[in-house]
Amino acid sequence: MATKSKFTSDVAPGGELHQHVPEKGPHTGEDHLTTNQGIRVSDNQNQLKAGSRGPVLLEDFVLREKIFHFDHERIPERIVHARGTAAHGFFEVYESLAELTKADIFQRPDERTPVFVRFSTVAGGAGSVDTPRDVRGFAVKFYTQEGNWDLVGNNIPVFFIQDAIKFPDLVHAVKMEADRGYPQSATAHDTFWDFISLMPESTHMIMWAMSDRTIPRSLRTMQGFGVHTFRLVNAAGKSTFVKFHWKPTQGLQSTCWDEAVKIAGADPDFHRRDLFEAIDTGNFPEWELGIQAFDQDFADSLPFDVLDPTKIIPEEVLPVRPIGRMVLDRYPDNFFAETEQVAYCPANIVPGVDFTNDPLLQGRLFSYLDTQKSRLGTANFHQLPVNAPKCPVMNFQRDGMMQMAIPKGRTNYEPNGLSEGAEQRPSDEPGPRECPVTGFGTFASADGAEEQGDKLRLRPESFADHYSQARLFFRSLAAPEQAHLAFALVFELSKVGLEHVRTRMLSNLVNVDPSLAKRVAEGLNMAVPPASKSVTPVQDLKLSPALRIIEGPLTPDSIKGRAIGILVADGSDAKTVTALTKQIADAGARAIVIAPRIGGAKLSDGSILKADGQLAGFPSVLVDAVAIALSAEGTKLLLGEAAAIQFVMDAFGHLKAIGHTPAAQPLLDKAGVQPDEGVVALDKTFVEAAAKRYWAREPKLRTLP
Ligand code: HDE
Repeated sequence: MATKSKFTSDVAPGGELHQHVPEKGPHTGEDHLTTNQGIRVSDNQNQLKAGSRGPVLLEDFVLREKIFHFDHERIPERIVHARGTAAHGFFEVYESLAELTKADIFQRPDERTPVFVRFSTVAGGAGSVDTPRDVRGFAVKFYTQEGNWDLVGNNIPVFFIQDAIKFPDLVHAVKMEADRGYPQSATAHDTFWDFISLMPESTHMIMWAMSDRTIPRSLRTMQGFGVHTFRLVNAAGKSTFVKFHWKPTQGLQSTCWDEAVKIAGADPDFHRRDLFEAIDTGNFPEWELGIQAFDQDFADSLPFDVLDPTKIIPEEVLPVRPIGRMVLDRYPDNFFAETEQVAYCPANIVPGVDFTNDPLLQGRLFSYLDTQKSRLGTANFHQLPVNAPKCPVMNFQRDGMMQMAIPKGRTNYEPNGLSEGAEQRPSDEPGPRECPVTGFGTFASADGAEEQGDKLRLRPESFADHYSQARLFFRSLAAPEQAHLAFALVFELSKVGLEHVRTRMLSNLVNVDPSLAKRVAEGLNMAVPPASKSVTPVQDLKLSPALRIIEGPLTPDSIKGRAIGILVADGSDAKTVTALTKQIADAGARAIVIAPRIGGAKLSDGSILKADGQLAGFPSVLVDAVAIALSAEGTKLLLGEAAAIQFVMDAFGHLKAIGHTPAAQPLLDKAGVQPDEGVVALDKTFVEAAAKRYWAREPKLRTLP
């Protein structure tokens, strides 16, 4: 809270001397500005000097404490997933899952468990932009009554590598190159593709990474996945394998590549702003949690290993059972204290959930706890409010840097039995005790997995098929998505300066789908090389339309939750604008008024409509569809305005719906807009048209491989 100082600084006539100008009396409120030791501060504007133009005095503890604290305000950013944003919310289960798990969080449908969810990009630093082509982290901390459970997932259900030992190599290859320190937050460079082209196991993930999944429109419109196979364990000790899925109730939506690039310039904070504003306006982001639950027999029936994190189980093979929902309804009070200091760890699980031998998961179980020590600086980071469980924490761990707890008594060890002695004080009561019944018990049976054997550095044969699911993914996509994927590969490989790396990549793509390799090779103007060696024959698996963003089960059919831009200028018809704003609001979307000047435009009825965005600073990439509500007068004005022409041109180029008044036609003509079903009048049809992107328009506008 801003507090008022007793003194204000002022500039003397002549502008040279800063003088103390005492206020009339003491600060009368209770909110005194103090040092960290609680000493009231008399002057927060001027440091202590020997004479007004003299040297600063070392004894100025107010100055030194303030600067000292400031000097240490940053902590190391995360080595991966540095850029992120987060929100609070709750999870509730639809019905008891007691038959599958004893986890307390899954027992009672009428209860809400608090959650803290952090979304992130992977490769860029904390100050990078929100919309690079990148995988998004989707980390959920459930504060359950039996302790914290962290489901630390991504928006893609598979991963690049099968063994944790390759993770440092992968991350080194994707992040900025070691000598030059760039590119920031981009896979389109030599070292990434060099590594990937030598790692055929990454091919399936590369298909997802090059798809529209990695350029999401909003964090609210992406799926989340636990990635690994986990276990649920019920009260009888029975284990069931499980894969976790988060499905956004606002549907799946992505951007066009050109749009994502332009958003990065127009609003580097696009995703975090969107999350903040959605929560702020009561449009709470929501996901349904679903599981694919299966037993060992089912696992054995699959043509791959369920411990292999580069594989999915298609929903058509095993449907996702919805089990609950998560709503994000509160933005953090403080970015640093919560979003930056939150420490997720896949090893945080609760009784009723357990790990499998997935070798990537096993490596992660070590990494996260370890990284927190270097990031948060102390083994007591679990005591920070955002990390602290919301159930009692009792043990004999003591001391350490930044210890916040003040445990009482002499017993800081166990077993202990002081209370049986004669000389007893209340604080000497024995401390907490273990419980073999309610305590976390690791699922004991190997359950088909090989948990005995020679010590080997060996990957199982069942992990050897690197291409069949990559093919499954590519072939399952809708045609526009396939074109985008090929386009992304051409774009990325065109940024690779080394021809042999491109050729190696093309060889891998031949195994995925020869037609894809051909399209990419043509886009690069290179020859298609022979296929790289595949250890196992590539299989044609049954396609999975559930993987589509476009024409898929999660494709949205309304504008609910979206932003619609209304371009107005002086003379815009008041009735049209009012009716439009109402229709948009009625459909659950947000109308954003954009005008040449932020103070607004004078409408036909003489009223002033204030703008939410200034045209030059609010390009159409920031909204989902546009309404060009201009009068003849306004159109004439904007025909000479590059930002207005670009506004319309981009909306058309990004395949968005354009509604317009007849008077705005000259602006559309100048922007090169050609009539199609996405270009409509500003009547009731607009809101319906705005729900879609017009993919059929795309081949007319850009060369797609
Ligand atoms: Fe992570 N990962 N990761 N990761 N990861 C981290 O932990 C790591 C992997 C994921 O919002 C780090 O606290 C290894 C898969 C998310 O704070 C670090 C391996 C998946 C976040 C780490 C993986 C993820 C992280 C860096 C290979 C999806 C951000 C800072 C074995 C299932 C969490 C930190 C947040 C963060 C290690 C692979 C998701 C270094 C060693 C697979 C969402 O510990």
